[in-house]
Amino acid sequence: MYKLFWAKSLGSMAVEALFEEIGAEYEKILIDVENQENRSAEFLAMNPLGQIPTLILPDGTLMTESAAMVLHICDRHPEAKLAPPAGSPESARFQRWLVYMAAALYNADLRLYYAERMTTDAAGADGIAARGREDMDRYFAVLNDALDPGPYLLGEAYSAADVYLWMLAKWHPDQKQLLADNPRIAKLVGLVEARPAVAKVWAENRED
Ligand SMILES: N[C@@H](CCC(=O)N[C@@H](CS)C(=O)NCC(=O)O)C(=O)O
Repeated sequence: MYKLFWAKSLGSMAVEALFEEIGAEYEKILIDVENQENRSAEFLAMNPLGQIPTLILPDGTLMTESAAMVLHICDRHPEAKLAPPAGSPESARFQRWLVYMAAALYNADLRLYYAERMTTDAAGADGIAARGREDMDRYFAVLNDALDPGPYLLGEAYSAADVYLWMLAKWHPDQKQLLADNPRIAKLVGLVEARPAVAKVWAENRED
């Protein structure tokens, strides 16, 4: 069985949604991030950066990095068809956008929400957060353009990359603005969230 270390609304959401889509057996271990349980010696021994998600595979292999988890889960469950066949042009597109989201967009989120960690100069934190917020909008606009013809990143075929995009969209601080500025992302978010597997995970993660 998979063991997923999670916390509400954090990077574990995409992994959890994939497990639900696949019908995989997994155990969820809630980490109290507010009380810094992710900074305990025990947790840091698993994930030296103290980050959520952290995943233990059924054979005991430990994984960090949400995008790597997505790729691995898709590889292990080809029957779920959540990623295109390896080596295909669709796979190149899938990998391109998944890595883009993890490298560019996730990073912009971290700059916005954890600005004080990104500088040794506390006075500069506001500027880092502001640039993170600006970059977030710029990076979402690129994804909105990429969703042509849509409705998914791979056109008609739903994939794990859409789940990842959905998660990142949920982290945007101004949902109204994001969806108004990016109508193709708005459509995708609606479609992904209407899926029972994702709706279940969202109900367990949403803070409001
Ligand atoms: N590159 C990592 C980033 C993970 C990450 O930064 N997670 C955040 C939540 S979304 C976290 O663990 N925050 C708690 C903390 O850093 O204290 C990944 O994709 O898994």
